[in-house]
Amino acid sequence: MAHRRLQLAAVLALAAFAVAQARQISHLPDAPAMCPLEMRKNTRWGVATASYQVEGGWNLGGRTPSVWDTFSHAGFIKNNDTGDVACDMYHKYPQDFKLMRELGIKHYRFSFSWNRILPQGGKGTPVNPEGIAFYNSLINEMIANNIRPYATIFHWDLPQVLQDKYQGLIGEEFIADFVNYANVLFENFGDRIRDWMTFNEPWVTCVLQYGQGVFAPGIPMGDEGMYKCGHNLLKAHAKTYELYHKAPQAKLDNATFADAARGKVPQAKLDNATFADAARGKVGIAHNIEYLEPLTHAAALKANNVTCYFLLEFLQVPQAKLDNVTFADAARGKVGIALNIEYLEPLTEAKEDVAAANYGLEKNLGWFADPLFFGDYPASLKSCAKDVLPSFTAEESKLLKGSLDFLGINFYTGKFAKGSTTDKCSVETREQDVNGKDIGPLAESSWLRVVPWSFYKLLKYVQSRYDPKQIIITENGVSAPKEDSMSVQQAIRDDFRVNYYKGYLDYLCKAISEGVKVNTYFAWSFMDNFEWREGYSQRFGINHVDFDSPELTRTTKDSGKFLSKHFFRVGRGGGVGARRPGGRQPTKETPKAAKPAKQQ
Ligand code: GBH
Repeated sequence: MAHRRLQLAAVLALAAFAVAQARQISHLPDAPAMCPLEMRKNTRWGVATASYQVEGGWNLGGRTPSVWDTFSHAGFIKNNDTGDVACDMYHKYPQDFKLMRELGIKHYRFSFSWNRILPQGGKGTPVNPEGIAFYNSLINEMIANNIRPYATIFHWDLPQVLQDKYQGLIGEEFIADFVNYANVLFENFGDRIRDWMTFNEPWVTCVLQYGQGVFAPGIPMGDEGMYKCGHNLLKAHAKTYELYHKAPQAKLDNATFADAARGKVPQAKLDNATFADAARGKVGIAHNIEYLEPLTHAAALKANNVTCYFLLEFLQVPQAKLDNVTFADAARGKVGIALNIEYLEPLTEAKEDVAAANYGLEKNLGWFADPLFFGDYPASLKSCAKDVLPSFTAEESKLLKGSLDFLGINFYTGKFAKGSTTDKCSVETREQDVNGKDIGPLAESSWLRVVPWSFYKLLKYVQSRYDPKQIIITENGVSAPKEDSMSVQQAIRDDFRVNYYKGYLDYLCKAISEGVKVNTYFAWSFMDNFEWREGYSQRFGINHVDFDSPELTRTTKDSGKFLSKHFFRVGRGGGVGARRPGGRQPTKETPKAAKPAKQQ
């Protein structure tokens, strides 16, 4: 009897808990109509950030200043804000990954701070062991939480020393220094990171950082500087792609099985090497699991089941020459880039408006995408930019063409385009139609209006012009109006952002259903952060950060709950843990909190 009563009490308590849970999220809208459960399940949904915007620790662990430290310390940011502390993710990443896990997030895009890795920036200068250690811990913690890392190599924070030395991206030396930096990242983290983006938003770097000089380093270089920057950036990208796909991993020759097992070297994954090779101490530790376990090698070797698995692999995998193994082979990894673009809709059906919208897309997106897909700048850009646009040699063009495994798109908004009957190079953008009606509600950011259908149109445009094998939406998000002046309790009821995501994701799903090859999507951003020139005044987070509290407290907004419920929890896993066909199951169990919520 007593037993029965206990059971009943337990059932009642559970029911009360369920009701409380339901009440908590009952005001959240249903999943977008055009996103059927099956599609949400088959797609990867994650969140994004960038080093300078979230890390802080600006002078810790051997880090030197980047151009953004210099720029913010010189007072160019709203409210005199700086990224000195930012969200202090430098210290708080364990709790942030825990929160991600609670929300069911299994994919995380972040960026490396170049100046934390290479304080002197350039080729031949020392790698900072503290910087490597920091990112090792960060990545391992991510993986331990079942979160797959996606790394941006450069998200605008150039080491100040390289700006001083040769004007950063304006100098030809930038190319070799960037490739060297990328190589350091591949060598140190390439065993656990399979998805790389060389540059975030080359357009912003070259137009705002160098052309107009409104972003750090803040020295306007005009159109000539802007196109020079783009040219160097593209060449650096192509050489990095080549390095990743063609260069053998020299480092593996020096790593012994013993070193690896003691956890002294990064884990090298060689698809073609056998354990026989490894055990003879000739090569680095080799294994065939698709993804690194959240274990050091030392720990892995202690675990019997893992050892057995390794031995099985050892018997099955053929011997192969190690000289031919590339970073890409070893990790089965990919290199792409993240391009930003605002969609342009012709203001009217007039020929010149249609041409202007088209030219605008070629000038802003095609400037970078055309060389990567086709090996050269768009003809329209060549004719409009004339002598300030450098040209590629045949060899460079060959290297550029096809130099990406996926195309990353950062998408926020769309505008109308108006052309001119006399000047084919003129593109005037507008936020109102011919009747004066707004294209969509204005966000907190002056450049950002909510235009869900523009996402669909842009994606269709990209698929038809470039036919990419894979598209990743590397960023999508919004700053909610006046959020910064609200209390935490007000700010987390962010209907504006919920509606933004609901609308944009609806149109993303429509595009996917029509064959646009998006398989991965990142919301910008995981949390409120340093919004460049706007400092902390514009919030893009799906988690609120209380910048006034000493703990920089994170609180999930309704938008975070909405995405968690319909996307993060439901979507495809990160591939953290072995996923060999017919092989063993991942050893790390998905925690209860991260299980898919029941669908309505
Ligand atoms: C992204 O850029 C960035 O990658 C990310 O770091 C940032 O936090 C996020 O957006 C939100 O802004 O100053 O009027 O000339 C988005 C694309 C392109 C939007 C440049 C702002 C500046 C317009 N950005 N644009 S203006």
